[in-house]
Amino acid sequence: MVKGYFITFEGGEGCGKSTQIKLFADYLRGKGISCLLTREPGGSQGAEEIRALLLKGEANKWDKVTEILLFSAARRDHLVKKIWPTLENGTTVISDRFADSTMAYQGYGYGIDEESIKMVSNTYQMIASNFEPDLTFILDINPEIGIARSIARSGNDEQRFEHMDLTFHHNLRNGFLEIAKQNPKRYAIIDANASIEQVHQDIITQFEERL
Ligand code: Z5A
Repeated sequence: MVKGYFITFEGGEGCGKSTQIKLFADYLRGKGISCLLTREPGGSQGAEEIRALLLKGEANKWDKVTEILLFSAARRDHLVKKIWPTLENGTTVISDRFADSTMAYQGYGYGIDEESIKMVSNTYQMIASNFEPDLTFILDINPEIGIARSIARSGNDEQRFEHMDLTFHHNLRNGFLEIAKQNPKRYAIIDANASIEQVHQDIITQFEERL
């Protein structure tokens, strides 16, 4: 049995991941490629329980090490219970965020923090060894535009990170771009300031060129 692809979507607030993932999944299914949509933090029952701990409440409710460990624990459960078995079945998995979000948010969000970057990297090795996505789309957006989109949509209580200041969101954007620079083969940077249709077309072009 041929394994499915593991494809992840990353980016800052309101960059349009959820919107684009649905369009991309429709495109893949139209090509006869079966795919499963999932998300982080969450995606499996245990990880969804951890998600509530992470995303609800005060912005500073966890210290950074605890936060990295909670995201990693959720990711391990997601990998073991959902991602790996689904890929083994030959189904493609598309995840709304994955490990690069931990590196960007917990490693770069508050300014480059070498200690945290090292810890994120070591913790990932511990839970996933050398496993990584086949392709990662970074939806790159001007933070002012992304935050305006998020506010316009609003309406849920999972807003811990949306309360961070603008500097945090700029650091985040630079973090994602820095991560992408380290492995251009795996990362496709997409201009997410463009229209929904244009972003979708760019994603498909990159997918067809790369996989
Ligand atoms: N987090 C972390 O810190 N560390 C980690 O390891 C992980 C996560 C895994 C939850 O993520 C939070 O957890 C997240 C990072 C942190 N921070 N926050 N907040 P999430 O993915 O659940 O939440 P999110 O990042 O805020 O995603 P979102 O709010 O669901 O946004 P989105 O998926 O990127 O965008 P969207 O829902 O597709 O679009 C937002 C709105 O814009 C919506 O009304 C669309 O109709 C509109 N939209 C979309 N595209 C366009 C274009 N092109 N033009 C105009 N309008 C558009």
